[in-house]
Amino acid sequence: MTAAGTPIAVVTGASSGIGAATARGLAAAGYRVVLTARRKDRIEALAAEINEAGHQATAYPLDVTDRAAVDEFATAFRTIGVLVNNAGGALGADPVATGDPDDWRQMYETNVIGTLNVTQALLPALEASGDGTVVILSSTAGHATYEGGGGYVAAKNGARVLAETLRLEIVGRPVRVVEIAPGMVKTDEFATTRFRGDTEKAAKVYAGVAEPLTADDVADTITWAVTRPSHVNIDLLVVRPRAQASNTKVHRES
Ligand code: 8X3
Repeated sequence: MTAAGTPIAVVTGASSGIGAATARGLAAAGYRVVLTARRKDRIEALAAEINEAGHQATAYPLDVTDRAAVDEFATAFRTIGVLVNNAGGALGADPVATGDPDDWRQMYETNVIGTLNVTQALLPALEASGDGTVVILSSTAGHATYEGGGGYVAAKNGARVLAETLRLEIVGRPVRVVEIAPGMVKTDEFATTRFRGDTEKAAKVYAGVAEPLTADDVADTITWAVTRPSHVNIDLLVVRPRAQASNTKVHRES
């Protein structure tokens, strides 16, 4: 699936936000990027844009929660250099007392089981490269909780634990496991999806914050971690905007 010598980087959730920016960043860093997401049109357009810029990209529509489809996808590769598990997200911001169990289930399914599916399916190809890197996008929500965050925090803790456990289990094999934990990142879709299309509620998340992180900021961090010499494993990078000291301590200009 690739020209000899060009390492492949698979990015999940590459149709927008951090995933799309990471695909651009890794392509510019010399990887042949494979863009996956459910939205075929989006990833095909992004692949075309990357190819037009003189880099290499292909699009492969994929739902990471569909294990049979993920296994089928994995058969296309003998070796892979990098897997960025970015697909995921938040649904709702309800208290534990009233949160919808279906939201919790769906967040666990995408953020944890989706990451598990793709990581399990591609691990042999990552190992076969002799120098593989698995990136797991957790969140600062995977490190500390906040009111209304319950379901998302639980799911992102799952993603964090997946990264930490995998790193222990495969030590000695040629695959690094990198966890990137972003705080407040303003993207087109994260908060709007969380609040089911309510753009007013979504805008309040960032109200008065001078400079929330952008998708490019996080993509830059991921690309940096991935392009360190292969004996250097960036276990965990927590990255927040300067205006955010913790999940609940955010400086807002009135
Ligand atoms: C996003 C960070 O604060 O919205 O992963 O949970 S937060």
